[in-house]
Amino acid sequence: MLYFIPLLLASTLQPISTAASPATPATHVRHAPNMQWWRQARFGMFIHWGLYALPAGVWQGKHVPGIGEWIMNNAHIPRQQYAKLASHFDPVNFSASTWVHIAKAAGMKYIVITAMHHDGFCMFPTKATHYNIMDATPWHKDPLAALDKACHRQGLRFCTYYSVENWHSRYQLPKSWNHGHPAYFPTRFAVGGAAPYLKYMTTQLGELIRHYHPAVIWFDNSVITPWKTPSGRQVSGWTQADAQTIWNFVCKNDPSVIINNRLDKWSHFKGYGDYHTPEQQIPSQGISTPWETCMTINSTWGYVSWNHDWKSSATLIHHLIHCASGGGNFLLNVGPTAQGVIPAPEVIRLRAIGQWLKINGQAIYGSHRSPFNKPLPFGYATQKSGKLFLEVTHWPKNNRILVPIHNAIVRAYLLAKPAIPLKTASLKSGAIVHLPATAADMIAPVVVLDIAGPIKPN
Ligand code: FHN
Repeated sequence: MLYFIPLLLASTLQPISTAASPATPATHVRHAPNMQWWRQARFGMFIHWGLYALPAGVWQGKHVPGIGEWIMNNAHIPRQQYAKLASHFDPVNFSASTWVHIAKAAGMKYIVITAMHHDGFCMFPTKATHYNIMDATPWHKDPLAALDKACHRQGLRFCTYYSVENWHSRYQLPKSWNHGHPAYFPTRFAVGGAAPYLKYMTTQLGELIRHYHPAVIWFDNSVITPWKTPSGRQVSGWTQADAQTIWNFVCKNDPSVIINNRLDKWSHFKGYGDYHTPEQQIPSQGISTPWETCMTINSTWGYVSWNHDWKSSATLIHHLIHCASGGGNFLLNVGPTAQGVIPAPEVIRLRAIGQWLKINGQAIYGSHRSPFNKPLPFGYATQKSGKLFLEVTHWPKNNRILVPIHNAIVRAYLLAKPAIPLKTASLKSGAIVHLPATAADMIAPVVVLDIAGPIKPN
């Protein structure tokens, strides 16, 4: 899919020709002043929740391949037919405090929920359209307000996801109507649709900022493409000027909000926005600017009843460590059901991550990227002043690890057993740390080296 190619390029940050993109506006690059909390947080919950949780990957009795939140596109569901789902959306088991507690117990410090995904259904009350959870469903509640309140109560930051592409809006057209079986992605603006759609966006973004004051606005899919009408009229797609308009609107209405790099597809090439957003993969040695990998626990963002492609808790803990060792955040996704319940396999894994962080969180929260510019055979490293944390994801057979530094080691110990010193020896090639035969936590025990002075990698 064309859209994903830029994302992959973005995550490797290779110099890429920008010949195709217009002159880059100077005001686009910004690192919001309050990114400190975000950099220290390291770990957040992504929540993909919407009408798509009702079909849950099944349409007209058949499994629809692909990610659950794309069912409208993948099953070519006409807009009015898909919109009928709203009258059945009644998440009677939704509990904002439970969801936030699950995130908190997992060690997550912020949540990002889909306020509006590509299907155009608004999970918040809005004056811009009746096609929203308060007006169009029998539930008549505002889950974003409840989650915002629960986050404040439980000490997490509340953030919102907002899709630029909108498969329901009359101002955006599907890629093709396909004789009543529309393919939506990537959409096109209707003739004269760009200006009213920008107005629609600023109305809703203004509501999100005023009503929920999100700490982050997580834009997505700004891939509305240009096209030519049968009479030969050229209709532009989403332009960098459109992105700048929205960027300026958000920054003016809330200068402290953090904005990711997906408002403008060109920004993927140039790193504009407050941080990069590699998806479903972790840049091996991290990225020099702020970044956050987003990832699913199975292989769909929105709930799919038959998707059991679960990653193990150990794999997810290793991914979290890998992100932190590259100086990045890990935004791990849950896809709640139409009844408002986070699936048990996701809760079980999140609880395991929380247990690991309870013992080893000091190595992750507020840590800085590894001082080493190449992978370590035994695992990863993070650091704080005077301390080097070594997350051992591959326990060595000889129970020894060679750490490529030439610092004097004041003390070495396992974070899980700080009172028991580990034996070390200094070699030309670095420091040997002798590990016990086994460790209580064999997923990723953390060795701490108290170091005098700045770390000096070999
Ligand atoms: O198309 C979306 C997808 O549904 C999901 O929301 C991911 C999450 O980052 N973003 C887009 C794909 O890059």
